[in-house]
Amino acid sequence: MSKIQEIAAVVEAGKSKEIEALVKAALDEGVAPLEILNVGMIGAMDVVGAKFQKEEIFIPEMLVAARCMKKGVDVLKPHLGETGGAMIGKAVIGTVAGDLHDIGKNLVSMMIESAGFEVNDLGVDVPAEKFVEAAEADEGINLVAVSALLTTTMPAMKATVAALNASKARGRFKVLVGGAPITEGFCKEIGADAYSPDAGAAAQKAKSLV
Ligand code: B1M
Repeated sequence: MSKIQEIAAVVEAGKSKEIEALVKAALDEGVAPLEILNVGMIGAMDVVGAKFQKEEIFIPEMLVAARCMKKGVDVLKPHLGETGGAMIGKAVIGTVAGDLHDIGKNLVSMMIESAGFEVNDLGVDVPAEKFVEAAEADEGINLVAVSALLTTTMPAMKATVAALNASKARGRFKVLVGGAPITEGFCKEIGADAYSPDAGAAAQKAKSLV
């Protein structure tokens, strides 16, 4: 079994005690950090999601897999993204109201930070007004990044973008949206400035927006 396959198996099984050493070993072997993330960890979460859909596993198993992935990402963090660049702005980020998924949002936050933004992470289940408040509270904010992982929370993203578009500070910041059910078409439909399919692309897009 390759290191990547081992990492995927450990994340899938939610074996948090094993993930740290395994990711370190893969890095020592020269496996690319992005391969560990995309193929090993995100790939495993897709398997977890598919099993959940087929009712082969339930919420507790999804939670332990998520916890395990977070521990793995902590080890990977210093190896991902750019470092040492000049600061290019300030961003507010959060997952919309009603949505508790934060792994993708945390990755986007991390990548945006390493692209040169100071990030104010509002967390999960963030009401539209909180995004607006945070965007208006700091004159340096030039990016608001909004994540949603559920088809049922897409309306909350729509409401969040509408509230941001009505903000008196709207001329100062761009709105970036993303998350598994979000598409370029939905982004246009709700009046956000840009959409990104993944964390790496989000950082690139964020830089090009400001
Ligand atoms: Co949930 N969940 N979950 N879940 N969960 C999904 C999303 C699901 C697809 C699983 C499935 O059924 N196949 C499904 C959604 C179906 C749908 O909407 N059509 C689902 C469901 C149904 C639910 C519940 C409703 C289950 C229930 O209670 N019956 C419930 C909802 C709770 C709530 O939010 N109110 C629920 C709960 C949970 C847990 C809490 C147990 C846990 C989350 C723990 C946590 O995040 N701390 C969980 C998990 C782990 C998953 C899966 C398995 C993995 C999600 C994940 O972290 N993926 C997921 C299945 C899957 O994704 N395949 C699933 C890895 C992560 C890196 O990917 O978040 O997609 P992702 O982020 C990507 C991109 O989307 C993008 O960048 C990242 C990659 O670089 N991205 C952005 C994300 N945000 C972005 C923002 C951007 C740009 C890009 O710009 C701003």
